[in-house]
Amino acid sequence: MNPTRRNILLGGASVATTATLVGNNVDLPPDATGIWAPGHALNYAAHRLIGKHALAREFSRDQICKQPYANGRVPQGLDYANWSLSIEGMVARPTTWTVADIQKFPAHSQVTLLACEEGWSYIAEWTGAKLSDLLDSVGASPKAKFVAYFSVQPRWDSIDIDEARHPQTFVTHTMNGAPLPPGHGAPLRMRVPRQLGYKSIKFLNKIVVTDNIKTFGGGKGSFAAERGYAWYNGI
Ligand SMILES: Nc1nc2c(c(=O)[nH]1)N[C@H]1C(S)=C(S)[C@@H](COP(=O)(O)O)O[C@H]1N2
Ligand SMILES: [Mo]
Repeated sequence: MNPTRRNILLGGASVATTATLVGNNVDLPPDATGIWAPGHALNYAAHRLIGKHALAREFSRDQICKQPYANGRVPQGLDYANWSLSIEGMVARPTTWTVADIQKFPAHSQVTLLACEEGWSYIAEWTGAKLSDLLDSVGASPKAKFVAYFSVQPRWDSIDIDEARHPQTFVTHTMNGAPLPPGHGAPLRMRVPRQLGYKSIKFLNKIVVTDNIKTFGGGKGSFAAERGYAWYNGI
């Protein structure tokens, strides 16, 4: 297809997608700017308008990968025993939890696929609290639109409120029945199984509830989005 025609088609898709998102009261994804706008908005719209409540595929325990790959480096000198996870922003009761506090929430498990944008993936069982239970316990505002979450590393990400309240979005403390190993983000990790691996932030220490994700970092909604990956990346 010649470039001009493609631009016109993409432009058309962008206008139609924007209209559909706005008509359904769905915000544009924060990285929908410049030349990436049509693709990112279209992808997000398709998932949000058609598959908002869809569940990530769950596997059986015998499909769990024996040697899951731990990506990246483990930060030195972490104080696992005195870990804290704070939550602030649009919540009635800003709170700092210990790992034991998180373990007191009803525990849920999922056997799901973690897929990296680089192409590799593995299946594991993750156990933890539903992010929606944490949000309820601190009185998250019904006006909140996004949840941003941070690591002790410079890594951070965010999800919209539907993903945050999705029943498979967990703050995990356990992997394959044992405490989360250091390489997989001990002691707490966000698990967002409907999206690519980079949304599952390890060494989690802060959550912020907001209605304006553009005010975080460079405004694109995540560390990965600011490096050229899509902010919304469903699998
Ligand atoms: N804090 C932190 N979280 C992170 C990363 C990281 O380097 N640091 N890597 C991300 C990426 S790109 C992927 S694919 C997954 C990898 O998870 P794993 O190490 O359990 O395989 O973690 C994500 N979360
Ligand atoms: Mo990744």
